[in-house]
Amino acid sequence: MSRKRKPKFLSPEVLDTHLRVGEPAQSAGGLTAVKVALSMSVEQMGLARTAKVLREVNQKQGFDCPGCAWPDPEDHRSIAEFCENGAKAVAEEATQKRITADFFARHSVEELSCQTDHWLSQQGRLTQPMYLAADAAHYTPISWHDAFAKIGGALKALPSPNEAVFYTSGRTSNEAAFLYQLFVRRFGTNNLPDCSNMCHESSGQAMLGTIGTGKGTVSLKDFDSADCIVVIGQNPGTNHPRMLRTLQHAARRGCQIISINPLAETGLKRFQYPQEVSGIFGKGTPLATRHVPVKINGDVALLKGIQKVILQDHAATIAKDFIQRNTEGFDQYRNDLAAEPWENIVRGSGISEAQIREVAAVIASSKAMICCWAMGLTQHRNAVGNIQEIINLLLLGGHFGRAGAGACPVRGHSNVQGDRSMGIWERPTAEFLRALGKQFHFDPPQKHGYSTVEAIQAMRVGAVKFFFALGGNFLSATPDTAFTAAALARCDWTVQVSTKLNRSHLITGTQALILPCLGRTELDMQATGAQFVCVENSMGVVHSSRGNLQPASQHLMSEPAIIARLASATLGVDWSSFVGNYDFIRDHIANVIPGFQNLNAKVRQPGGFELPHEVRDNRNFATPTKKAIFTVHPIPHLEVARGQFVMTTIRSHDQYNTTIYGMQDRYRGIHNGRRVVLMNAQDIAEQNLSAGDAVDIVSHFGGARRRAQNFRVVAYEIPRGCVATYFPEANVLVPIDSFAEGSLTPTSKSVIISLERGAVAP
Ligand SMILES: Nc1nc2c(c(=O)[nH]1)N[C@H]1C(S)=C(S)[C@@H](COP(=O)(O)OP(=O)(O)OC[C@H]3O[C@@H](n4cnc5c(=O)[nH]c(N)nc54)[C@H](O)[C@@H]3O)O[C@H]1N2
Ligand SMILES: Nc1nc2c(c(=O)[nH]1)N[C@H]1C(S)=C(S)[C@@H](COP(=O)(O)OP(=O)(O)OC[C@H]3O[C@@H](n4cnc5c(=O)[nH]c(N)nc54)[C@H](O)[C@@H]3O)O[C@H]1N2
Ligand SMILES: [Mo]
Repeated sequence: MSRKRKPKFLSPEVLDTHLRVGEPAQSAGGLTAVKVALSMSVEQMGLARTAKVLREVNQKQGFDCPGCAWPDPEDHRSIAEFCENGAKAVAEEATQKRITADFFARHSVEELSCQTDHWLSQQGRLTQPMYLAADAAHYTPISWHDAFAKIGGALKALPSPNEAVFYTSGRTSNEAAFLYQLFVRRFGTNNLPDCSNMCHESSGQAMLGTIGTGKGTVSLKDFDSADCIVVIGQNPGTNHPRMLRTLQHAARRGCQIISINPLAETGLKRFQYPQEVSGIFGKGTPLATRHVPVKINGDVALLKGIQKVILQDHAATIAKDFIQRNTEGFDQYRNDLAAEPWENIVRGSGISEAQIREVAAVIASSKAMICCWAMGLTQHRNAVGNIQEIINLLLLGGHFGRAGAGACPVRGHSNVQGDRSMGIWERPTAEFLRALGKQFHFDPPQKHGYSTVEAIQAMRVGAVKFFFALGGNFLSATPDTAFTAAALARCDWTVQVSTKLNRSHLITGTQALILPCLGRTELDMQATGAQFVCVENSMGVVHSSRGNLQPASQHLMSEPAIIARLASATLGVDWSSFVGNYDFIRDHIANVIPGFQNLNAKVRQPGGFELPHEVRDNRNFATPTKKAIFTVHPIPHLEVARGQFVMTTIRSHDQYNTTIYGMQDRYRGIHNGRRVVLMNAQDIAEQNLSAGDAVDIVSHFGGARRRAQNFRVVAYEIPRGCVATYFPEANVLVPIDSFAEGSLTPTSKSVIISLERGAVAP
């Protein structure tokens, strides 16, 4: 008997009773990192599989690590080119645990929804297509044939193609991404939101508008000759651990490394490279030469202060010829900085004038500076402004098109940059659409589609009825979880192509499908033999990725195969030749996407190839005037009433976005719990609270209040007035209508909150 289901959209909001808080670690890496990586790998994969898999990560003939987008070294790859968190990401996918049809027979959707995200993540790989009928309590098995027939039928029945939305998460290969956007555009819409909308969209928009490219302007080899590296709003020790090795090389050469972050992240303090004797027995290499504990969203104020000092006191160091020849907007920019009162800079950044002067002196003396940043800058209302201030700073010193210098937005998902290159974008350029239409003889839709936030709003009002996701965990990754849950529930259909179970399988439209696919690590056997795919890393290197493990189940399909069947069921086209041999997809990519000419030959070179980059290689700025543009940004002012705080949402050391590996945030010293709010000890006292107390968090936006229950207060070194919580537990607090100007990225790093003493005693 089926009955109407009422699944819960959140992990249970219960207090962590075993929470243990110790001192933050003083160095990252070392033997502990190896031990943790190996123990989780062996637990998930067993010994033999662990040995096989870890030998192949990031090797030229192996598969691309699904962990992050940090590039692999060109000449000196070690035999173990992975890190603790890369190993966890691999183990998560190559686990030997399986979810079969009887799992869904045993557990109703509602029951599953009462489990934590950690529990859901740990149930193993999805093994066969599953269908959730209208009002059914359980998923039941369905054949691939019937699944595609249902999808094709539903899509064809929509009154307009714009009533469907096609999301992508950044793990999708170039081949799958290209085929997917082709299918979606032939179907007739540009509704292609992706995880980038919540990630580096602000970086892309900021750079496009000022230097005429959305991609970073450095190569990995530039880190060998930089004399100053700024790491701002990024926690590489956890999220890009292989970057620590790059920073270690730089530090040993005497390169200045400046960390700008409200938290003194362990990964930027010291690093012990586990493959060196000193990495095991020593104290490790100090990394950041300076730490600047900026307030949350104090970056515009701080960067303006630094530039004001350089213009006033170090004018001889600015790149006068470059500025004259290659830029515009300088006078207005200089006048604005001259007029900016120090009082606003110090109040806005939380950093003293003296400290700002010291940092400015280091930056002014740099001949080759790289600025790296990630989510600490991109998820604020003024995120585009944050990044344009970094561009201003780099322009001031002429740090473009010069060895050892440039802008480095450090990407998240391992192929998020490649997916954009392939056309996963709701706002495609006219040139791109022209090339695509010419190659495939059709008229692509010109009207721009929905970004992630717009898609949720459209679902919520019933303007979108069909939701399809190529990977990811839309419900938990997006802001305002309750709102998004209601939006998804209004859809007729929600379809997820996935490797692992997550909450987006449980909060569904009237009918839902789970389509299980092959992962990176697995052998992809098609009609003409084993296939490989290609990906693009954070620095524009495109290379192959070839899995070697037996697939988790004989029923899995590859992502390109799923898309081809989708196209066949919906458009009646026959794309079987693309699936039989991915070279045919790559031939089309080569004809449509600039820089990818001759892809099939180039991607077969060991290590792949580097895409051309006009700013990096030739100092050409593709703006309307061919000049880079200085921009002016007011210091942002957040309305924070008495008793309120600015909250940032961050990743622990034991998660991959919404996939929770475990409960240990080792570097920060927080164990056995995730429902925590990190606060300054003085703020705790002022609120009449004590460390360990239970609180509810209430966010405030436009008169609306949102609540998350049962967090515990943790005393932490964080600037006054600022607090931090983990993503995705806190997403319920992020308002759907609060997003960055110019990029629509949710403001997950500046949420105004207050605390209320929890109903439950600790
Ligand atoms: N192991 C692991 N690796 C990952 C991921 C993962 O979840 N786990 N996720 C991947 C993805 S998709 C991405 S996008 C990246 C994310 O990589 P990061 O951007 O490093 O991830 P976050 O934890 O969001 O960290 C943001 C950092 O910014 C700081 N910060 C917060 N607010 C501010 C601010 O207002 N100003 C400044 N200056 N700093 C601030 C935080 O203290 C934190 O150190 O990592 C990728 N790699
Ligand atoms: N509050 C807050 N919210 C945030 C952020 C934040 O910092 N704070 N960060 C944002 C950022 S930077 C990002 S990128 C998004 C992440 O958003 P998403 O990319 O949507 O989320 P993930 O958690 O990475 O997706 C995990 C799921 O992907 C599926 N998966 C894994 N590998 C594969 C594969 O090879 N193929 C397929 N088809 N599926 C696969 C698995 O089923 C897994 O459950 O979250 C955003 N949300
Ligand atoms: Mo991301």
